[in-house]
Amino acid sequence: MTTSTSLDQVFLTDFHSTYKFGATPANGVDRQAGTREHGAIRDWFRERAIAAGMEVRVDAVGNLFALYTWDPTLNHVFLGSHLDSQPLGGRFDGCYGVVAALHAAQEINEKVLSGEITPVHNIAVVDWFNEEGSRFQPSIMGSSVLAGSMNLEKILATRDAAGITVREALDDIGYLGEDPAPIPTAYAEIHIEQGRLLERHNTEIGAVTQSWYTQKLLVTVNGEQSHTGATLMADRHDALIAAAEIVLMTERVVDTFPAEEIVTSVGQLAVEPNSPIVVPRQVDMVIDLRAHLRSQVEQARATLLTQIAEVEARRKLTVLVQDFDIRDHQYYPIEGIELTEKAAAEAGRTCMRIETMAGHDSVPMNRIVPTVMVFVPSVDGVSHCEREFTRDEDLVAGVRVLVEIASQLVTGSLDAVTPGESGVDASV
Ligand code: HGY
Ligand code: MN
Ligand code: MN
Repeated sequence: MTTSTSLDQVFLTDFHSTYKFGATPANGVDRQAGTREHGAIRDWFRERAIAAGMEVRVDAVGNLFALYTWDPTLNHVFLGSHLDSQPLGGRFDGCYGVVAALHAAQEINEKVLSGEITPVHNIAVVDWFNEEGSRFQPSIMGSSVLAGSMNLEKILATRDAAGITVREALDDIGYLGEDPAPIPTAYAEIHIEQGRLLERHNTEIGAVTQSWYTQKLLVTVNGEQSHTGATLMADRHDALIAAAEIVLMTERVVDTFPAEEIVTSVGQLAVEPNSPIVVPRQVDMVIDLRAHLRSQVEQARATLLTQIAEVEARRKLTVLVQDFDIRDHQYYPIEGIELTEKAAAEAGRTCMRIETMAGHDSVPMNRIVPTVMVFVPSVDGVSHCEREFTRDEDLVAGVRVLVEIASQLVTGSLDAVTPGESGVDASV
C-alpha cells in the first residue's frame, strides 16, 4: 500500500524536475506561451500522462488535456492550471497546479480501480494555453476560449510583438490541436497565492472566495519627433515625458483608496522611435488596474482619464486610452470553499478564506461550472519573479487537499451547485 508520504515524494521529484524547462540563471523559468521552452515542458507532461495510462488531447486553441475516462457516457471533472510563464518568471506559478493535478488524478485513478471510489464523473487534467498573457495578450486565453468568453478565430489570429500569430506559434511547437475538448462538469485549481496573506497569517491553505475586478488600459501618447539637441524645449512635444507623468499618476491614484484594496502598475512601455537623439514621438504603455470592487476600479479609471486630459492640453499632444482584458469580480461557490476547508481540516492543515487579486484560469471556468480555487503560501508574497518560492511541505499539503477535493468532485459533491456569481458591489 503506497503511503501518502511516498506519493508526496514522487510528486516532489516530478515537480522539481520541471525547473529545467526554460531555466534562467537566477533560479527562475522563462517559457512564454508558444515558445520552444513551453513546447518542451508540454512534451514532458504528455509523456508523463501517457505513461500513467491517460488519453492525451489537444484542442483548437492549444489547451492540452490528459484524461481518465472510466465511463465514456460521463463528463469530466477538470483539474489544472498552466505551464506557460512570464519572462524571467517563477518556477511555481501555474506549473505547480498542473503537476499537482496530474498526481491527484493518478491517485484518484488508483482509488477508482481499487473500488475505493465509485465515480459519477471522469477526470481531465488540463494545461491551459497562454494563461500569462505576456507574449500574446490578453491573458487567460485558452480557458476563456473554452468557457466561451473569448473567440477562437480572433485568439488564433492574435499576434505577438514580432508579428507571429498564436496559430503559427502553436503549430511551431506541435500544439495546434484538432481534438474535441472534454466537457467539464466542475473545475478545481491549486495555485501559489502570489501574495503575502497566507504567510502573514501563518496559514497553510487558502480557500479562495472571490476574484478581484481587473482591467487593463492601453495608453498611446502621441507627441512629435524632433532633435534632442537642436529643438528648443518650448518647441518639444515629448511623448515620453507625458507618459512618465501618467505613470506617476497611476501610482498616486491608489492613495485615494483604503490600503490594500486596489493595486496598479504600468508593466509594459514601448517608446518610438527609441533613438538617443530623437525626442520620442509615441509611447504605448499598459496600465493594469485591479481592486476588490468594480466601483473602485471604475473610480480610479475616471480619475486617471481626467488627469490624462489635463496632461494632453498642457503638453499639446494627444493621448488615446483603450480598455481591454476586463474581468468582472466573481464569487466562487460557497460549497466549494467549504469543500476546501473540510479537505484542509482532514489533512491537518490550517486554512483561511482569501480573495485572489491575480487572475487565473479558474476565473472564466467559474462562469460555466462550479469551481474550487485553492492557494498555498508564497514566501515573501513574491511572484512573476525568479525569486518566487514555495516550501516543499506547503506544496505537498496542497496536493493532499487537492486529492480530497478531486475525490469529492468525481463522486458528484458539487453536482447540484451552480457556477460562480458575478460580483455585485456592496457600495453601489
Ligand atoms: O492576469 C493575471 O493576473 C495572471 O497572472 N495572468
Ligand atoms: Mn498563474
Ligand atoms: Mn502568472
